[in-house]
Amino acid sequence: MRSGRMTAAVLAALIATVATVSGARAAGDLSRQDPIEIKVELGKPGAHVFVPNRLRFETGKLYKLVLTNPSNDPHYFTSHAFTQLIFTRKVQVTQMRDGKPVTLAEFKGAIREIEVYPGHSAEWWFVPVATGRVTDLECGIRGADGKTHKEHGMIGEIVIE
Ligand SMILES: [Cu+2]
Repeated sequence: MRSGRMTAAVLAALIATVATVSGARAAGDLSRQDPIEIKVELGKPGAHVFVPNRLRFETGKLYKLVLTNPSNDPHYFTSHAFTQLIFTRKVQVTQMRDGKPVTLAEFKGAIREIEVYPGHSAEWWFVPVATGRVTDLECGIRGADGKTHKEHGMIGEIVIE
């Protein structure tokens, strides 16, 4: 299953390379499009959940996934299968200052999971390169009750078409 996804991603990269070399209908730098913004809340007061818990993306488009934590606990956005289907351009942390968002840091390279602390947010900029449906989106943090947030229902599904 996993190697199948890897193969699809490698194949997509190869096709992109061949298209660039041949010069015919090259799509150019797909990571430099205007991003499509998608918002996901990690937790809400009194509940360990992703809102929404079903996400849908399309290959070849640039997304800015804004992960916001409006709850009182830290939360993870973890899906290893998802990270095998995308190219990450960057992860960005911003903060509002005088009503304007100011970028505090950018992270580049392969990202596997993101933790967002209460009252804060992070932006994951990526281009899906392979299709698939993954159901391993979860938050693995263990609370004071001994259960993980996943066990409380903090799980989700991601579809890339
Ligand atoms: Cu959590």
